[in-house]
Amino acid sequence: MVTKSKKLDVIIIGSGFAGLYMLHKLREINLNAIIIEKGSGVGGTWFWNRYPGARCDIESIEYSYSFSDELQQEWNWSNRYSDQSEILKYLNHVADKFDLRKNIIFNSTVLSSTYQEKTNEWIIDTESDSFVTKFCVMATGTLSSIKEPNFEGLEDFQGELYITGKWPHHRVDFTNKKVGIIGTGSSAVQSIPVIANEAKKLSVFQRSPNYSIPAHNKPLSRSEISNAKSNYSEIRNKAKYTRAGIGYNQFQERKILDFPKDYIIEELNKRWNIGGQEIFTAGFTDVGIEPEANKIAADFVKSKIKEIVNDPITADLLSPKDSIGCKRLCADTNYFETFNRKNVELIDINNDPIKSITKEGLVTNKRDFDFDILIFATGFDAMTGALLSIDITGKNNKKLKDKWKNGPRSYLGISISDFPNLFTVTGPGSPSVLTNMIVAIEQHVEWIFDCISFLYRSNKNNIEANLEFENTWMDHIEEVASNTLRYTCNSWYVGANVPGKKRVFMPYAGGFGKYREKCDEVASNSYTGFDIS
Ligand code: N01
Repeated sequence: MVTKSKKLDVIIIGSGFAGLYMLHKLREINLNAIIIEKGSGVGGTWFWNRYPGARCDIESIEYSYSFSDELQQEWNWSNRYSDQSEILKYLNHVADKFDLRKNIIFNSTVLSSTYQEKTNEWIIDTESDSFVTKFCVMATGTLSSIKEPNFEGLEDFQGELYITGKWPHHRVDFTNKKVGIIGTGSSAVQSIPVIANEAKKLSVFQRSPNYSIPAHNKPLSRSEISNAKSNYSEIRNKAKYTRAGIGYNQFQERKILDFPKDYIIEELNKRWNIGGQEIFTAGFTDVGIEPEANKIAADFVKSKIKEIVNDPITADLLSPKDSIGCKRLCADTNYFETFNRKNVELIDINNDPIKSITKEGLVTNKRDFDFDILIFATGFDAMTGALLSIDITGKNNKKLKDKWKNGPRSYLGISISDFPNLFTVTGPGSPSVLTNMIVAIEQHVEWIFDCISFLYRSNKNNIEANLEFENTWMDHIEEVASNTLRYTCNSWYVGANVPGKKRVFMPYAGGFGKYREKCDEVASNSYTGFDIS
C-alpha cells in the first residue's frame, strides 16, 4: 500500500515503460517519489491495448529495458515480436523485481496539475486526492488517449461494442458472430486476421489503406536468445546512436536511386522475406525523402499486395495511394491474405460512406449491415491527447491547452516554457514515436534524472525551458520534418486524424542519435537553453 504522503519530491503520472523506469531511477537519490496511475495495473499502452493480435512491431530483444543487466539476462523472450500479454508480463515482472508497486497509486486519474508560484510547487489533483510536489514528470504515453468514436447513432447499437485501445480484460468470443470493424491502421491490421479466424463473417470498413510488411514472427530459438544475451551491451550501445534507436537490424546508409533496378528489387525482396517494418525501411535512406525513391519501394509493396490478394478489385482497394512510410508502416501476420477468405469483405467507405450506427449494426449509403460485434480501431489523439486531458496550469495561470492551441511547443520535447519543474517523457518535439520507444524512454528518463540530481546538488529549485530556445527548437523540428515525405500526408504524426487538431508535425525527425547528442550537449553545458534559479 502506498502511504498517501501528500508532499512529495516527484510525482510521475503513468506506470508504463516510462513511469516505471523513472520511479526506479529516482530511488538512486532517495527522493520521495510516487506514480499515479489511472489503470488497475502497470503497463501503460500494454495494459490497455489487449485487442486480439496485439503485438509489438519492434523486435523483443530491442523492445526491452537495457538499464539492468540482471533483468536482461534473466528474462527470456519467447518470440521475435512479443505479443501484448508477454510484454505486460515483463512489465509486471519489472514492477515486482524492483519493488515498485509500493510507490504506485492505482485506479487514480489525474485531473489537474497546477503550479503555485509562491511555493514553487505543483498541486496534483485526482478525483479523490490532492498532492503537492516539487517536480512533475508526465509519463503519460504518446498513443494512450484514444479517439472516442463519434458516429451518429452509436448509442443505439445493441450488440457488443469494443474499442481496440480500451479492450476489455475478458476474452471476447467471436465464434459464429457477425463482426464489423472500422479502421485499417496498425491495430486493425493486427486484429483482423485473428478475428477472421474465429468469426462467422467479418466486414472491414476502410477509409485509407495502409502499407504493411510481413512480420514473419516466429519463436526465438535458444541460440538466438543466448546470442542476444551475450551481445546485449553491443546491441544497446549501437541502438543509442542510430536513427531509429534500433541496434540489431540491417540498417544501411545508402540511396535506392544509386542502384540498378534489378539489385533494388532483389534487396527489397530479401528484406520483405526477412520481414519487419524496421528491416524493410532500414534498407535505403532516400525512401523517406525523395519521391522517386519512395515510389520504387511503394510500387514494390503494391506489387506484393497484388500477388497475395486474389481479387484484383480488393487488391487495388488495399493498395495505398500515399507514399510509403508517410503514415507509420505496419507489420502484419497474414493481413492481406485474410482478404482471400470467404468470410471477410472489404468495404470502401470513400465510395460508400457510413451514414450511421443502428440498433442492429450500421448503414452506409448503399447497404445495411447486421452485426453481433462492432469494433472501433479508429486510433488515438497522438502525442498531445494524454497531456491535454489533464488541466495543466503553469506560471501566470497559463494553461497548457492555450499554449498548445496552435500545436505543441516544447524545448527538446522534454520541457515547456512557463511550466517550470515539469518534464514530459518522449513528449512532442522529441523523436519518440519515430524510434524504438524503449530506447527513447530510457534516454529521457536518464536525462531528467541527471537534471533533477544536478538541481539538488547545486541547491537550485527551479528549471524552466527558455522561450527563445524553445522557439528555435520548434523551428528546427519544422525544418527537419519538412524535408521528409512524412510531412506530406494526413497522419496522426501531424494530428490530421483528429478533427479540428492543428496540423503540426509533432515528433522530431532528425534521428535519435543526433537528438541524444544534442540533449547530452545541453546537459554538459549546465543546461543550455534552460533558466535555472
Ligand atoms: O490507429 P491509426 P491505430 N471513420 O490512426 C480509421 C501504434 N500501434 O490504433 O487513415 C472511418 O493508425 C483511419 O482511417 P484514416 C502505431 O504507432 C502500435 O491502428 O484516418 N475510419 C485508420 O484506418 C500506430 O501507428 C502497435 O483515413 C476512421 C484507422 O481508423 C498507432 O498506434 C499496434 C475514422 C486508425 O488507424 C495508431 O494505430 C497498434 C472515422 N471516423 C498500434 N477515424 C504496435 O505494434 C479513424 N478511422 C506497437
